[in-house]
Amino acid sequence: MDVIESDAIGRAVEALKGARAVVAITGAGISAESGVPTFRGSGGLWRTFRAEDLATPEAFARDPALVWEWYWWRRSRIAAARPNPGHLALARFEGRFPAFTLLTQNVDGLHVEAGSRDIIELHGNIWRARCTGEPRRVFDQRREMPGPDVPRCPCGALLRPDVVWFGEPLDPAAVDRAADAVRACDVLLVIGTSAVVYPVAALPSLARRGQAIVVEVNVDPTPLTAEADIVLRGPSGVILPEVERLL
Ligand code: BV8
Repeated sequence: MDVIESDAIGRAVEALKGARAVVAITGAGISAESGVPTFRGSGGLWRTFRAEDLATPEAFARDPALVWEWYWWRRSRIAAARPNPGHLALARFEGRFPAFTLLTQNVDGLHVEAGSRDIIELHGNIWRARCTGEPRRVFDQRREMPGPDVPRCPCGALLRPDVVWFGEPLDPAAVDRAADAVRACDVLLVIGTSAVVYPVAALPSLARRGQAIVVEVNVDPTPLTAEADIVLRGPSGVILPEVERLL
């Protein structure tokens, strides 16, 4: 049965209708329908590159040019992408509930482009670069083009993508804000994530301890599926606008 006709979407809408505080956690899947490759799915980024070879401080220390080459390639893919109906529906959700917070693992900036404002980019943003020296000056590189050399800060130190790599801590203040929002929410939407990267993958269990209803929106099962109260199996670009229509 198509998920749109299933009673699952009806139960999700009922839960949202009564919600005062809603939180959405998104992963690469919500940008898939915008043409941005995911990480672990078929055709995913990690299938062609090993995460450990590129998204770690050690990889950058070993070969900053290779890491920058990968990020510039990803930027070119993202520059061609536009927000899809899933991003746009979540941006409109901000006006539909007394409290709505968007937590994204994505670094592509498409939620902000879609109009989301109450958003926490937990893994950073691919369009920013930061100085590897001190102070950690941050630069917006949206209008930059790749040069022949690894970019440098005016201070002379190398610049790096302003994203969180494996083995690096997330911004503690952002994690605290995210955890507070999840603890206090009535409904947690977990959208387009394989739910395997921590500490974000630990947030749904925090929501359930706080009595929230957890709704998973994904084309495939994940380790979260068994824990979710409601599972909406299908593309977020179709499901989220349908949920919004029924609200
Ligand atoms: C930290 C870089 C501590 C930015 C990324 C062993 C056990 C548990 C944890 C660990 C462990 N060993 C190491 C760890 C910690 C590690 C971790 O969790 N590893 C995992 C892989 C085991 N975590 C960390 O290292 C984090 N830091 O723990 O620090 C610390 C504390 C103090 C001091 C020092 C250290 C840092 C994690 C962030 C890593 N950075 N990316 C970039 O270049 O992008 S991770 C990368 O994965 C992205 O950020 C991405 O957002 C994230 C999660 O992936 P997803 O978004 O879920 O994407 P994925 O492709 O996996 O899945 C897509 C999903 O969408 C699929 O389910 C698919 O079915 C679905 N889908 C597809 N199309 C659609 C769809 N759904 C709906 N609609 C569609 N159309």
